[in-house]
Amino acid sequence: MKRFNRLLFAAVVSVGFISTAVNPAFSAEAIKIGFVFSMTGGAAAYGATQKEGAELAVEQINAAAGGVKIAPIFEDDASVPQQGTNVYNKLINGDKVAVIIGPTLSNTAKITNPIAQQIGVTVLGVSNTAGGITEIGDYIFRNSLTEAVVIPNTIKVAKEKLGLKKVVLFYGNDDAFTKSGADVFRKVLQAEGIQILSEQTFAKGDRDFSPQLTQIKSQNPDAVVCSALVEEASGIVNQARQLGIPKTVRIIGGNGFNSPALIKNAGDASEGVVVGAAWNISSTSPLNVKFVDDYTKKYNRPPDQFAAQAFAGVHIAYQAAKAADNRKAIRDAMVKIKGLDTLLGQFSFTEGRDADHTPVVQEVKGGKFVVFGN
Ligand code: 1QQ
Repeated sequence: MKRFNRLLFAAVVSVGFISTAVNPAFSAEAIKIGFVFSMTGGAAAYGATQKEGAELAVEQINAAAGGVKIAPIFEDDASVPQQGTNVYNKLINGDKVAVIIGPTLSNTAKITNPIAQQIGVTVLGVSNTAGGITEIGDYIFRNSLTEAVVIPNTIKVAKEKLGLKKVVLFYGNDDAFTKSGADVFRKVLQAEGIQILSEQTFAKGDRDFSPQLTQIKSQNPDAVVCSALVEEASGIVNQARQLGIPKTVRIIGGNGFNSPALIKNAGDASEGVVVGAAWNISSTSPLNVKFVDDYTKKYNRPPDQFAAQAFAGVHIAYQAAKAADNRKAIRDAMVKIKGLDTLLGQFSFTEGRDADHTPVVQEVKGGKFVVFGN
């Protein structure tokens, strides 16, 4: 081949490549879904089960005959916003995914989601519960119940069952989720007429909570209301009991407490912890029963709420993406999802693209999260 012809050939090939690869996310064979979960760092306990739940859903969808398949791309956001930004850019601009599921933490979502919003890529959060996430824009959705929905029910049930009159509010003051949860707890406690004796704070990565817990003990609260991610929550629960705050003084947590890692890390000290949730394993809906069964067979242990929400999230994103041939069409299809049968119930997004279903209150009993009330 003469040099000119060779160049021409190369040019034709690359033009051909560009034209057939304008939107590889929408090839007929597979929908590229990018997953951004915290596989390392402080939130790895959540990320690990999210990945398992998502993988199970993808495996089952891809095994079904005839349908469009999913090509999953998993990325680790390392529990920090900067790494979340790196992998968002890779998935959007490099892999050209159709949809992103994740990131794990609201604290990361606040930074990453504007990147997707600006380009017009649909994001489905499956564990973000802080305020101000879906407000980032009209491409941002979530199937995870917010703290604003879950906490009022948690405090109402706890007040009824435990006769709460005075509590201490203990929270992380450097994380979008822990701060948002504390804001909701404060508002709801005030609305319920429960006195807040004091507010105590900690920072991400703290290991010693004895100064705050010693003060809390001296105030003799009916309960300790706590907005924390699981690493710090485990330390707080453990040290509270070590310092002699009796188990009758319940520790009441938000979504950060929903991981079995809390029970594993804090052991017997976690008995009696009360936590509001979006999901409990005992739900008898047929899809949930099947999910719990399939998951337990595959991973040799029962699923948690994070696995359940990730599993449901894959089905929701797939429903929206399977017939779409461009990014905007996925967003438009997400909005139209109504009454989709999922393990979270008949799923529809609210006007504000949030989840809306009945929350549950759990307590740790015999090393498991069991229903406390709702
Ligand atoms: C958030 C959360 C965390 C507790 C779990 C991932 O809800 O960051 O929004």
